Amino acid sequence: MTTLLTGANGLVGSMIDADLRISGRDQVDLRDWYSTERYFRSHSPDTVIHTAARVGGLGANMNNMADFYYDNILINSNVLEASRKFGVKRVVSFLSTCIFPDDVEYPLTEDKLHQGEPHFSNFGYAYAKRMLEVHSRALKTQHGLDYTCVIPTNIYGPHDNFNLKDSHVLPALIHKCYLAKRDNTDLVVWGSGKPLREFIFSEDVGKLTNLICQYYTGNDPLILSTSEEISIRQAAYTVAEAMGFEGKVVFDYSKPDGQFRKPTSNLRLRDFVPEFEFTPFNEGVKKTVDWFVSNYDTCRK
Ligand code: GFB
Repeated sequence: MTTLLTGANGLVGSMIDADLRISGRDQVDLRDWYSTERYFRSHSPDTVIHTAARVGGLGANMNNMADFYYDNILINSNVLEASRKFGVKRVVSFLSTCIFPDDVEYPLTEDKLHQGEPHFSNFGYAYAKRMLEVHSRALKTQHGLDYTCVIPTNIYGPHDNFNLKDSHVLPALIHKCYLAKRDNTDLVVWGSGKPLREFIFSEDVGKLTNLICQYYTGNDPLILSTSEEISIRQAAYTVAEAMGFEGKVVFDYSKPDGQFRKPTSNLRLRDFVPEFEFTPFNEGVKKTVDWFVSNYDTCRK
């Protein structure tokens, strides 16, 4: 079985084994149909794990709404259409819990994915990602193809994007904490620190993805989450402890909080892998902080 992984050098991709790896647009521009078709024709994978996307944190999404929609709708449509055209048997596509409706009854479950508008802060990205589920379901209806989607919560870990402007909260806090410790300044956290997030360690996502590719026969999407909510404040102090930072942690109320919470149910995942043990949050943060400090000169920041 030949497995193709898109987004191979990304946060999740770097944790997943695959025979074929597309690591970026300089190798194959998945926004371009002819480049995508040419690659699939010459490599004909049996399975595709699709993690490639244009991604970013709260700031990046709010400032690039149309670009995030356009790039991701092209990438997603091309990968699924090329998979169909060249007889790929199994596709596992990555969504994200931030694409769920903002005004919905909690906890989030897979069947609520389309029950309302996503949060205003990232609706471009959210709708483009939701179309992966729609397209997969349409391919099942018309061609009987068993293509499925996984919906991880906020993923963190080594190889992330640590850029201060457009990264997600944990890598941003790790980078800011590193600088605060080095320069003996405060660690500034955006917003009130009150919002809640469910964080899942990238190594765990990699392990779950490999299990899903091998054993999950369903067509229904699977939420990948610990179902453990952590406040941004708690996350900031966990990062400070892992970094050995003893300075002040301050909260910048002029910055947005984004969605307040997006709690999920992981019952469907638990049914599939009841014995799976998630990496404890403080352990995952420590591993990520240590990786960042060791790779400061070469990592994405
Ligand atoms: O990971 P994040 O940027 O995006 O988290 P979302 C945003 C939360 O972290 C907000 C707080 O409550 C921010 O106020 N925060 C505190 C910070 N300090 C910082 C900081 O320095 N940088 C950032 N970025 N946040 C994303 C979606 O939503 O979820 C993406 O926008 C993606 O599309 C991701 O799907 C998983 O968790 O709010």
